[in-house]
Amino acid sequence: MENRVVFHIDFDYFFAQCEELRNPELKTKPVAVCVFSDRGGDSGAIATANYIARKYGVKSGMPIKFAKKRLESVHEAVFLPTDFEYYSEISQKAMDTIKEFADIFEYVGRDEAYLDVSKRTGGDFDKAAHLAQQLKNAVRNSSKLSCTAGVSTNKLVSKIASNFKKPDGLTLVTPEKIESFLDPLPIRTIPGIGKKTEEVFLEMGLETISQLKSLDVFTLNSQFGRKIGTYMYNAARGVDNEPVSPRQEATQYSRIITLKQDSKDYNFLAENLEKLCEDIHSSIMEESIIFKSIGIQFVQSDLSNKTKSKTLKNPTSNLDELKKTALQLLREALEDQQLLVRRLGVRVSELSKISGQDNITRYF
Ligand code: TTP
Ligand code: CA
Repeated sequence: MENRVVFHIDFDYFFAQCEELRNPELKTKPVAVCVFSDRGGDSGAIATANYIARKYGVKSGMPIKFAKKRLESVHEAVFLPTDFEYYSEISQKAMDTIKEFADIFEYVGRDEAYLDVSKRTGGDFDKAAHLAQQLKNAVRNSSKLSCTAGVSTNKLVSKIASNFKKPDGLTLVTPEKIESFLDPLPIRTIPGIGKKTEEVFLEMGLETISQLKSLDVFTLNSQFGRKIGTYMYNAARGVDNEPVSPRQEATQYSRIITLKQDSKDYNFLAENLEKLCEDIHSSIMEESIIFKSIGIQFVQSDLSNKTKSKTLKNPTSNLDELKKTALQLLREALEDQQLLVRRLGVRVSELSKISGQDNITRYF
């Protein structure tokens, strides 16, 4: 079989770059985009920062207070709240451009996608590198965004490659270069391996991917379980057979059930609604998604629909908050309820991806 050719595309310092787009004056200043929490003041965390702010040590996930300390002496530093709707708009436009370059397009998140381009490049990596450069230019033309591309034979190596040189990078790792590319990298660069796993390896005296290869698959399996162990064993060797699977952006998650009996009893409906919330919550956790809008739906005994929804102040992934809001909507919806409810549904929308919290289970 010919080589597969896979791109991983990642938009540079995404939220902060979007802010620079609509306010070019920001380009020369340190910019941090903040997720303020409900507690008010400076409580909350940094979503991302432009590369100027990163020079001062400002990073995603850092408390806003720490970031302000780091930038204390820089009077022109700018701290902005998130505007997810705006970032999604920019993302959609750029993704529309990117799709045109793919045989198969897989949406991963607002600032990330995989493309299978095996067919149109015929497995030729010179062509692939050229195509990736064209893609970057096209994104810049259509959306003014800079992005980084990793080009290799599978999703895993392409993702590591796109992380290798940022921003505005293009890293090509041909099949014969995979081993020499991966060997010197820290084990942590394998997607899904976080701080804790890294520490386990450091204690074993293993720092680089090349050193990780000294462990056989049985040792890894007994330490981490068969799935994760095998994943690590293959990842260290640049092996990943996961296909690029066609996927578009999910705009909402919803669940609906037909009730055991038609009802307008709050307790009965509440019990079912809580189960639906738990169900939906477990899928969004798997996908590392947070949501800002919650809705409930009744299909009534005459098959007509009734919906109620609420937009939260801040996006969340919290199950209690989901349940609390859904139950409140249920109470409101039942206030003037005449008909019995036959089917009951819940949905969450205005989604965002919590990135940077790569959950290893996502990589199987
Ligand atoms: P990343 O791709 O991890 O980071 P980035 O695009 O800001 O920077 P770069 O790729 O140049 O290193 O995340 C994409 C967006 O997701 C980011 O702009 C903001 C958001 N995000 C959070 O809200 N919280 C986080 O902890 C992380 C890591 C990202
Ligand atoms: Ca990014």
